[in-house]
Amino acid sequence: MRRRVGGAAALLAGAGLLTGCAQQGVSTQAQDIHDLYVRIAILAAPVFIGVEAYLLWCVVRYRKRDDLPAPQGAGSGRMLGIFFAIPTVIIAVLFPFGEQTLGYVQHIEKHPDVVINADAFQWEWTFTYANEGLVSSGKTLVKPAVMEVPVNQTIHIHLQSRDVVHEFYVPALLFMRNAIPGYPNDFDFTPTKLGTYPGQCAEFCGLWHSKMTFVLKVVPPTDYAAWIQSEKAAALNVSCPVGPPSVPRCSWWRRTPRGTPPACRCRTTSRGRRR
Ligand SMILES: [Cu+2]
Repeated sequence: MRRRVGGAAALLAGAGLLTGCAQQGVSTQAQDIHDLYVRIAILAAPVFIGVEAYLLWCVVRYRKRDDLPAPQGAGSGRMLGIFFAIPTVIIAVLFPFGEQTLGYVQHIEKHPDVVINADAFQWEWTFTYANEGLVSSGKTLVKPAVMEVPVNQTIHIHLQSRDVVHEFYVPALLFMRNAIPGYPNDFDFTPTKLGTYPGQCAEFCGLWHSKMTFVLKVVPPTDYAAWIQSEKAAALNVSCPVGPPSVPRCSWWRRTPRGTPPACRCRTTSRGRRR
């Protein structure tokens, strides 16, 4: 009996250690998802070990020993009951954990600290900071967009697509969400770890889908405020093209979202080379 209890304890401890290899989340929601992975792995480990052990035992116990036909047997009502009862119990135990985590991940704060409209389009991202009046975008195939957010503050994302189906995915957030044209999606996350995390579109959306990346930067609130100020100042100090129309020059270039009137949009450098 002691051996069995010891074996079960070792099994659970091993499963717990293995789940330590799973990626930790960098937001409160991601950490909740990580904890759910750990719970599921711990609960699934005895099932996996039990099924595999029973399978191997059957292979050895009923291996072919002679040329006589193998004994045949039909199932019983009792076996059928066990067959359905065990999965039902497993699902019933796992279900509340999943529902609890799902409810937390999908919860939307009434008063988030930062609201970002994330626009996906072939093959780029644009992040509009609704309350700061700021747009951050990348340059398709050249420079990924940057989403800078303050740590330990609630970030609300209003996700939408302008053309085909895309998907917002930051592996470190352990989270992905579709961007469907005409059907915006909303979600919150509260980053808890400073750092720079890669993000990407996770829905095949055309030729340069693989290049549709972005960067999530989690910074201290003071750095975030400074970044907002510097971006605003840069946007206000725009130098529009000057010089003869035949040789336009541009001392400042900023990509702007499609369909929005740019304050100043230069398509040509001082050398007449298109950028
Ligand atoms: Cu894509």
